[in-house]
Amino acid sequence: MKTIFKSVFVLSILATFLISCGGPSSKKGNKGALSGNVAEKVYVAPGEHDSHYAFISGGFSGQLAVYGLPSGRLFRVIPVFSQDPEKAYGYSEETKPMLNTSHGFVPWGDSHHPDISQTNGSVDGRWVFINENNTPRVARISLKTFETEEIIEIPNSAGNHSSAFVTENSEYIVCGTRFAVPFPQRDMPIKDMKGEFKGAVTFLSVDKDHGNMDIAFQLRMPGFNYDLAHPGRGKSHGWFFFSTYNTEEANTLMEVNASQNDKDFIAAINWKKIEEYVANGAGKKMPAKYAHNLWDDDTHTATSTMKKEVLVIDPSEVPGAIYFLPTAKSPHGCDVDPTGEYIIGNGKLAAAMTVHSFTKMQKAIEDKAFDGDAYGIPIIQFDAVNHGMLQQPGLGPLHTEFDTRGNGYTTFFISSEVVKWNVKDLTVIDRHPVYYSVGHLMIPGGNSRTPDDKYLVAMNKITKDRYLPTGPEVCQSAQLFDISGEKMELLLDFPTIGEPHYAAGCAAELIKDNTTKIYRLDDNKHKYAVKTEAETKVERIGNEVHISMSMIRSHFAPDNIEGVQVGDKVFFHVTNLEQDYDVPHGIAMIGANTSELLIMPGRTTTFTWEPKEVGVWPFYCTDFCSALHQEMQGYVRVSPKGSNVPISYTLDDEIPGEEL
Ligand code: RUQ
Ligand code: CUA
Repeated sequence: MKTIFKSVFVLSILATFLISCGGPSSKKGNKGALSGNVAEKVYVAPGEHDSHYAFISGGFSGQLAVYGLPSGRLFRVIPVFSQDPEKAYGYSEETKPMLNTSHGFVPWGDSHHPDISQTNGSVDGRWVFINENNTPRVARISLKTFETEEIIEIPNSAGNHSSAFVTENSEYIVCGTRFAVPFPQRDMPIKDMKGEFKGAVTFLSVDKDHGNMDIAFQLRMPGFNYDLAHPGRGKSHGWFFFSTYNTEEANTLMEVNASQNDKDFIAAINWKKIEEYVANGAGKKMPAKYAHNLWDDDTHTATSTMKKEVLVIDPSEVPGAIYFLPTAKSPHGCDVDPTGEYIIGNGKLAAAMTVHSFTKMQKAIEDKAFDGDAYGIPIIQFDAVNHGMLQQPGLGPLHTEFDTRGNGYTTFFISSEVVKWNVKDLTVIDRHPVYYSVGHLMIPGGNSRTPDDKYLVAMNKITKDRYLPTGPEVCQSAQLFDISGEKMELLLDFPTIGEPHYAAGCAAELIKDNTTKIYRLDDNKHKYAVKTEAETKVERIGNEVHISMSMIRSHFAPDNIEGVQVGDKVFFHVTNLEQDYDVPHGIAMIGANTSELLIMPGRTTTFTWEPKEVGVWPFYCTDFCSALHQEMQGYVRVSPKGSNVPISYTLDDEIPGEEL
């Protein structure tokens, strides 16, 4: 106890010193962090747990990072859209199918917006969904195993940016195309895009029990850029809202030509109504090609299926289901408050932020208070839907999250600050600088009816002088605020992986007691699983050699293998026989053109090796698993092609070539 107090004390002195001595980065408004108890607020003593999980997108790393709040400690990087040699994701035979697409194997992705599944309008801690921007995809990650279990590709889309946001009972995940493109793709002059390109807005259904995703339907919207989205909730449940830009449909000199219109739109889509239309036969099945990759936790193996059709709906087929709400120019974020009444458009080039009212929108629709249409979709009169404008709140508004007390928190990229404001009264309450150029922000449960509103995490694009320099490339970062009081209080800076876009968070209780600790050997249905050392074997089938191997502290079985030849393809199918929590073993083979495997207790995983030279080649365990970890090793003898050395193998107490 004494030591804990002491370290808290030392930490707070340190924190006070670091902050008060300032640096080029200290600006006014940093005062919050001067209060002496800040260090205590983020201090999680050794052996203690954080109160919240934060899942922060890895941006151009393609991954998802898991942090604890309030400590800002990084626990795990979950590989999602990019290969990860540390975890053999995308390298092992079992996980390679996860990265299959209609363009073939794509080893990298750009992940932006994680969102946690919901039940009755609250996050439920079952899955995280996250979009991939570049090769349009959505992934589902299990919050039991913290592994990617499913990836589905989105056809007819390009730049899957307004994704992967979840409705309040996880009915749907949405995906809006950032780029308008020919739909379906075809060869045509780019200058003719106007009216010819389209914008796919896709609704993925989610299986209630297993989370499996499927494309329910795809709307062929006008060829605008669909940037961000949020679902309605409470009274607006059943609707989805998307910000659009480039309603000019320009294709060149975009920074000028896509900002001509004074107003762009928020698209309001009544998906419940569309469901009814679909039930009555609306839409057409159109040919498409997209991969659906599914992980099976029984066989520990992923499969990839190429799908061939998608249900496409033209807005003209679903009258009364889609409207455009005029919104201050080039909006980025599109956010809905916890009550579902206010829809906020963050017009990144505008001096004011647009706050629309759902109640007014319904009335306007009833009254047909329209201002013409765009490609047949009614444009609601601005005054008939607008609750009000937040005037001059800052420069470059990007994203807004909410607390349960009626406040919005908006990030301003250009003026580098977070502004707290009252959504109903449209008054600014507090503002706090961030370091620097903030993009998204996250309040745990932010995209739900019940934000858990103690903390706010701001995610910054630029850090310059905030950390020790590491050459020209410096880290991006997150900043943690305490928002329980009237004023926001800056508590902590912590670096992130890749570029953090959005994040999702929730109370630790929702997840930590359900976590998978081991895979039961009895349940292991992998084709090459071995349940005991006695089941291990080596088999030759033509030029393939299949080694069914086991690993346990501190040996491999078999550990000496002979009869392999140059030109063979050797499959190491390795089962970790341990049944204890946190006892993985690894395996790596000299010269293998793939990564090591890191295998969890009870799991079977495979890597391949194509020996190119004769010799006796070692393999070893890569994870320091016991005092005898260094002894956990073996050899493979490689003979010339066509040699008559027979396949033979031994366990670690036998000598090769001797009879058992
Ligand atoms: S983005 S920094 Cu990819 Cu959500 Cu706004
Ligand atoms: Cu097993 Cu080291």
